[in-house]
Amino acid sequence: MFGKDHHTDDSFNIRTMLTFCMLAFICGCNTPGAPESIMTPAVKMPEWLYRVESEHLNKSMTDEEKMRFVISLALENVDRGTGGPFGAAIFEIATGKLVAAGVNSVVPANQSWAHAEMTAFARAQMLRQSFALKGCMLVTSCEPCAMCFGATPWSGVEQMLYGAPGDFAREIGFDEGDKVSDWHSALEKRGIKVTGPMLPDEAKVPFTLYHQKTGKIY
Ligand code: AZG
Ligand code: ZN
Repeated sequence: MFGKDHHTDDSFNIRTMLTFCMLAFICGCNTPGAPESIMTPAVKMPEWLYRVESEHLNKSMTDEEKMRFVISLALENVDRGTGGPFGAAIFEIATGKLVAAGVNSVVPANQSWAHAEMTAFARAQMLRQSFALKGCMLVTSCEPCAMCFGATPWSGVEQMLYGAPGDFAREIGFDEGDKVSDWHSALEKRGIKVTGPMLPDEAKVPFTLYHQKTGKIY
């Protein structure tokens, strides 16, 4: 009788200790002393992007200039080996001014969601301290994949402008997922104006470069 109780106490103590260790580990992941990589799921952009972004804040751009800007981000991302051949940015519709920029960071960040459009949304929302990008537009170097198409209405943007058709990404092997065939109308029905393809010849260059460099395909 005594032995059985003793045994039960031991396993209770071991379970209590294990629970305590697990809690300490989980809490530790969110304390300032924990490594940043496990503290937060946010993706850091490459250093060069912060510089380029700050150089372009407060300048009004035409739609063509916006498109050339995001294509240049995609090109620089490939050139510097900091991610996939995609660039995106959020602009204020009324002024044409840049709010935030993003590039594809899937491979360096080991985050499947880190497409250029998603990192641009995340960065703009963080900078504006708002999950709804009212009065803003998404400008992306390539037609959005299924994930980014799905995320667009919840980002709060009111317009989308894209460069390359999704086929350019598929031709070099990217998995863009399946969207409804009339995806422009699907977004328009939700109040988001869609324009594209725009400057497709220029928007193709990052894909050609990435293919030549045999960058990782996923
Ligand atoms: C992608 N497609 C788009 N449009 N943007 C990205 O960042 C992508 N990454 N993989 N496919
Ligand atoms: Zn995407």
